[in-house]
Amino acid sequence: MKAIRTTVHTASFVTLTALLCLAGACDDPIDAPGPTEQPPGWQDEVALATVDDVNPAPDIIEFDLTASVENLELTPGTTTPAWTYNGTLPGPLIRGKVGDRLIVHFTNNLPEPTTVHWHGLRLPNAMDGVPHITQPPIEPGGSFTYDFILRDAGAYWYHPHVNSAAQVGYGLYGAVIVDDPNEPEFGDELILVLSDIGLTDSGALLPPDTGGEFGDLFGREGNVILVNGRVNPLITVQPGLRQRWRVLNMARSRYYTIGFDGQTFTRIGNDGGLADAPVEVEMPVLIPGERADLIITPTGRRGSVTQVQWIPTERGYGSLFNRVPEDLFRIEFADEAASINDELPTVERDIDPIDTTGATEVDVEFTIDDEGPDGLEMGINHVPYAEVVPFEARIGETQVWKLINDTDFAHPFHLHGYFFQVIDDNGVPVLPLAWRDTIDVPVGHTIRIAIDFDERPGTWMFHCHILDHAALGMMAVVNVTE
Ligand SMILES: [Cu+2]
Repeated sequence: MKAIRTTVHTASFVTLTALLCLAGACDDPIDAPGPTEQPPGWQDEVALATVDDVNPAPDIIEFDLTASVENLELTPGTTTPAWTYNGTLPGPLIRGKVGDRLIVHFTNNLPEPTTVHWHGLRLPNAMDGVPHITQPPIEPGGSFTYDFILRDAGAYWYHPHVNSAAQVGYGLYGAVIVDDPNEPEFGDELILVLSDIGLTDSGALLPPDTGGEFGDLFGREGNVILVNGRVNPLITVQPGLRQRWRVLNMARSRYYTIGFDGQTFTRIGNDGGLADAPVEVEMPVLIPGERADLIITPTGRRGSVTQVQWIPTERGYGSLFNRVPEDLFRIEFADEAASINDELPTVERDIDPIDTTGATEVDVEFTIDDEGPDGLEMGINHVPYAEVVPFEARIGETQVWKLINDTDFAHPFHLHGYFFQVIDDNGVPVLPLAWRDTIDVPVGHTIRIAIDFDERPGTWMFHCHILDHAALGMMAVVNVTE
């Protein structure tokens, strides 16, 4: 991958009113701009646990990570035996800067084998956490050390790759944020881990095969939506003061469309950091595994509370039937006059389009067949994962993959270990240019992506990130060789 240059122009401006006030000519304090900081404790309800870095070196983050079942109160008055990293749901936030080394001493205290996959991170194949491919499953009581460099700024996440639909569904996931020290301050940061969990009224975990074949086909959405592990939490904001939301979808199957009445977002980035241009969007969509980097200036009546909503997303046959918006989280506006922001720093990330001249074209079709001894069989090109025939790529080769979906359900495609660029969607060019590792392939769509297979050989997985589809075989691998 070529070096990425980021150019930033920051300009401040002060309104005429404020200037007059500064000059002492302001006699109406009601019109004075509000505070320039968020209220104290504004995001305490969604605070994420962090890791305990035991390494004194400034560019090494070293810590213990333990998966175990812990009793948590996820819905009021109930106890859920959640599957957790370091006892919390979501697991602790891991945060570093580009170039830092991550050393994770992982221990499995779960009742079954697991691994840790680092979603979106360009790491060596041996660190990718895929059982039987990059490492043996880590048995109960076993341990494994993950050790790699954080190469690219962006928002990533970690989760198991063994029995993933169940283990992720039970709560095993956490965020990894990699900072670019040269990036400007876009606004007050809020990290939002979106997920869901299937619970009974008393808080017990629903079985991972709830809903039978329908659950398999639609992908199982938990009946309780969580934001940073909390049900409909409250965030208190200073009206009119700009924020940067780093949103990560860690649900096993649920798509999230974010509805924030009357507000508009500026989407500045996706999976692998900033896009090459910002986009205005009213209701951002995040498919399973995807991340969004959003700028928003919440405006509302001082002292009022607004509900941010999950909006049903069209993702194929029957996916909108009987669905209504659900609560995501609440925003309370502080009882203060609206703030005045500095101008938003210009987002100008130069991303060179991958040169696809002479690139190998590869068909990757999502398939659902009702053949086979077990009834429903999902696969890639009609081949279920149990019978996988590896795709092939050479180091330094550029390939164009045609992601084809003629099934009745949308499929979120995810490639391990490499970013890709989206070329077109049913022949229509897709902009802005961005580094992606997860992309929705809606019903009836063919999406072409360009992949540069860089210097990291190995067997890399790609699959549908509706984890119930992956479990039924909608996964494959690509052998990247010298
Ligand atoms: Cu799928």
